Amino acid sequence: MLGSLKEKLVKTSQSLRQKFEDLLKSGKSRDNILEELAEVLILADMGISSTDKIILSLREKTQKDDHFPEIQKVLQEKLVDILGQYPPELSISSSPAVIMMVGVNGGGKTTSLAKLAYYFRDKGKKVLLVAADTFRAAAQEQLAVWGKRLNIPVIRGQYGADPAAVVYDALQSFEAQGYDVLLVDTAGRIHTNTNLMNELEKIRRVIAREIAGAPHEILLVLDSTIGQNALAQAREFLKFSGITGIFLTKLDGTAKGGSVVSIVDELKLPIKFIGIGEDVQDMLPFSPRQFVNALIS
Ligand SMILES: Nc1nc2c(ncn2[C@@H]2O[C@H](COP(=O)(O)OP(=O)(O)OP(=O)(O)O)[C@@H](O)[C@H]2O)c(=O)[nH]1
Ligand SMILES: [Mg+2]
Repeated sequence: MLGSLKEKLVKTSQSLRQKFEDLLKSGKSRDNILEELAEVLILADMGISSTDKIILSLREKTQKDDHFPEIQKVLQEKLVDILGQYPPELSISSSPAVIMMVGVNGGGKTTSLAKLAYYFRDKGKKVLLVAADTFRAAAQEQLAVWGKRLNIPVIRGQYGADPAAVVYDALQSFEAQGYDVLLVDTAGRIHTNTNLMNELEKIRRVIAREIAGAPHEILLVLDSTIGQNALAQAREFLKFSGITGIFLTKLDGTAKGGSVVSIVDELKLPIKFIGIGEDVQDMLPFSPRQFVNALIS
């Protein structure tokens, strides 16, 4: 697993590894190393404020005559600490469970939902999908195709129908037929659109009214290839209440994988899953240590 994650993260890790080797060979003193390291972390998209925090901590936890290997070890631990600040485990201990996916258009909501469907089915759960994206006609079709491929039923609404009403219908089947996990796909639109936020809020209310304690997870789907811009998008979505974690997509296609650090640190939310390809199997529950090892060990 670590081997394959390493391969998937190669675009980010390659440049880091090269710079680390240079620093190792350079034989530079700690203070010079820290100065250069700050640039390296910012280039990997860890963000200025998180990078400052990391460098400050490295200065406190290392000695003036330490060399790169000692510093790298402390850096690894610091990254694991930051990424593990908020528990990445799903807050789903029992069935039935409802998970909602939200995020801007094209971020990877529908694909990630299909990956979760595969993941839960693989664990022996009875899964139901609902296409609460009635904004785009093709969106319903896209989810239906995944449903067919995975042999998992999909509840669909009419194009232009009230998404909350579609979700309501899905909840009736979900409860009547003893499903374990309901995965709710929602529309992606410009994230500053208040209609979308109201629509999501309404869907959430309908779910909460039907099933006590639901939705158990509202995952904000963020595209890692846009790096620091993902933070700006995320902040808009945080105005919508109840987000429990991040599903970070497309880490296979970016050299900006360091954005994981600023996302967790600045949004104060755990990354719960990562997407590392377009197939249903290209997903991993997020493990801070495994991720840091794949990136820089
Ligand atoms: N390489 C790669 N591509 C991904 C990943 N996740 C999603 N994609 C691709 O990103 C594109 C958009 O994915 P969708 O799932 O349709 O995104 P969405 O958020 O549902 O989009 P809207 O419904 O239009 O808002 C598709 O081409 C996916 O195959 C990933 O982890 N890695
Ligand atoms: Mg979609």
